[in-house]
Amino acid sequence: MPRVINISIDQKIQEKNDLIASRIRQKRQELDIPMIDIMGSVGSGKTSILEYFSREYSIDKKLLVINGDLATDIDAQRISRFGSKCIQINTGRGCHLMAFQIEQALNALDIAEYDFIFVENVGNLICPSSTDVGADKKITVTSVTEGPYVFRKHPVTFRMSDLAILNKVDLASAMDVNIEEIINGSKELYPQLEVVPTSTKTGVGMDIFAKKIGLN
Ligand SMILES: Nc1nc2c(ncn2[C@@H]2O[C@H](COP(=O)(O)OP(=O)(O)O)[C@@H](O)[C@H]2O)c(=O)[nH]1
Ligand SMILES: [Mg+2]
Repeated sequence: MPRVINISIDQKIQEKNDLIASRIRQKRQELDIPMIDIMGSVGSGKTSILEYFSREYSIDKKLLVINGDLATDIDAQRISRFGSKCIQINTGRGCHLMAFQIEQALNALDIAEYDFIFVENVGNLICPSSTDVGADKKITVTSVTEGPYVFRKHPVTFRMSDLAILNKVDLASAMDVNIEEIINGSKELYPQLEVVPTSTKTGVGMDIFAKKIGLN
């Protein structure tokens, strides 16, 4: 019995979330503002990627970044130095952002002023993939320092991803990791999923990533 009750509460929360996510999507589509949900482990390079994009593209485009983290506004502080508008949401114990939090953040601004919205979701490879925050695409950032098994160990997240980034390729030899093997392994598991190798340190792959999402 308690199990049935739990499932129904969960479904209600999910239904309400999806309704808000659709509202966000509709509003953005009317204004023609793309939004990308960036997921990935703590330390994979999500904030560094958004710093890079802010440095390279915020002269031509006005970028808005919504950062989700359990505590602190470190990520928002880091990215805003490069010219993007950042809003930090602290989730406390929450392991992912929810659509109502994104809607609250967007409602606090005139979003028509922005050309592109990024969400940096809470850092982990499990929870964020199952929740719609009203974005056009979900992108997972992983890195060579996480070792060669990440794609195999997180099937739900990679199945839900529209694109995967393999970051920190500058560290591949130091980590004794073969990039080609990782990408081929991912292709076997998720034939539809494209993996873009990047480094925020050398800039490798960052223009390809930007092109894939329509940022440049
Ligand atoms: N060598 C190397 N380090 C990176 C790269 N991208 C990020 N880092 C470093 O990885 C650490 C975690 O990055 P951060 O962007 O905070 O990860 P997040 O937790 O996913 O937002 C920082 O020390 C970054 O300087 C990269 O491409 N190469
Ligand atoms: Mg971060």
